[in-house]
Amino acid sequence: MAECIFCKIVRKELPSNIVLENEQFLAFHDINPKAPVHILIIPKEHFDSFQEVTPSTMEGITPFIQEVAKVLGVDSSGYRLITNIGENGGQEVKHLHFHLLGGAKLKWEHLADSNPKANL
Ligand code: DGP
Repeated sequence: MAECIFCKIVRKELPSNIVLENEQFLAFHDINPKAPVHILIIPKEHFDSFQEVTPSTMEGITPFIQEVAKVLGVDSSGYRLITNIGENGGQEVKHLHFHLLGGAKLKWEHLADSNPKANL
């Protein structure tokens, strides 16, 4: 994926503020933070989204995400993990990434304009 910006970050062709890295995964600060702690965690292998990722990659990324939370000091205070998928999910960068948000009490409000109880 030559044109994928996160693949370029993996290859160090674009700069990023790295928090943690190993052979398979990379964690770096989001360029547009929405919380005091806002980290993006990605597999170096390109997957368009969570919908395409393999179980083995998910198995590997789980302890990596837990380690990122420890490095950032939010493992005890708590954090939110989000992955946006496709158009309705609001995904802008088509390389699987997990947003790790924390450092403050996060809000949890209606996420869509339509009535969330309409389909109940
Ligand atoms: P999403 O909407 O889930 O696809 O989120 C994409 C996130 O990626 C968004 O919060 C902004 C961030 N982002 C986009 N381009 C760059 C970049 O070049 N560097 C960094 N560090 N973050 C980026």
